[in-house]
Amino acid sequence: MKVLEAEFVQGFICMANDGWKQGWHERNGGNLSYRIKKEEVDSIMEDLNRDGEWREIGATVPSLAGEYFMVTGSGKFFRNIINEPEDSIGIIEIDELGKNYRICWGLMNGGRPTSELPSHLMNHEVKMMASKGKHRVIYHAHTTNVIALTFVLPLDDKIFTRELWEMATECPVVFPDGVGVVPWMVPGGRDIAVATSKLMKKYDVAIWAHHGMFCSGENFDLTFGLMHTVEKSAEILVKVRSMRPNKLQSITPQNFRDLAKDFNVKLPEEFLHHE
Ligand code: 2HA
Ligand code: ZN
Repeated sequence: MKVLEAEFVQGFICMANDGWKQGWHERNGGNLSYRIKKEEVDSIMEDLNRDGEWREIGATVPSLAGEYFMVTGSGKFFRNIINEPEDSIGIIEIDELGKNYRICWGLMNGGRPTSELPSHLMNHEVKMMASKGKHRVIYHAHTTNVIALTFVLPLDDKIFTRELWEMATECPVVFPDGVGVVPWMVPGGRDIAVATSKLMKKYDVAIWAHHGMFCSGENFDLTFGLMHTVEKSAEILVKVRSMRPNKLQSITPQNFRDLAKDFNVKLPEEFLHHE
């Protein structure tokens, strides 16, 4: 089968375009990667080039040795993915050491994988292990309202989690583990990748102060839905704070405990205590 005919490729392109339509991907902002299933790799093998040049990842991810990923390209615009997929996105293979990758499809015209490849692959490694292989999607977006909040809320996991949970009743059900916050760091390198993947052991969401968000999930729907839910919650908080400096009423710690019981989720008490 041709790569562009595969269902997972259509899902990848659709998700990227949905993110563009949300306004989360100005210019070349944001990036997306998907760990391709074995049977999906087999189905497109005839369309893959297996003699590309090996290049350094910039991080070591031994658990991902031999895995294939679909990734967005460095400097490519999400806006163009739907019309020029072979230029904007690509498939890479990881070598047996987890130190190098080679391009097997796409990224024509000398393209390279996303500048955040170290963060994507380190997050994939952590989430693959934590989810026993279920998580396959890592998504980075420049979500406007979450970014705005990183200028006015303390950069603290507990405070961000509780504030976001309070803004919509379904939030704690969608991200019961909470969200982590990475202080401002230089993007694109190993240091921010290490800091982010450390948080991803605990959370499915990591906020990068003054930059954006990373989300992890099992498939395109769940990962996009997670990003969308957190960003919508942030939008409500921005509106609430714009209307008045403090809330007149909100969801209480006991309300959260009642919700957790009926919806069968565990909400760590550590997030229920701050005022
Ligand atoms: O431009 O979003 O973090 C791509 C990015 C880098
Ligand atoms: Zn970014």
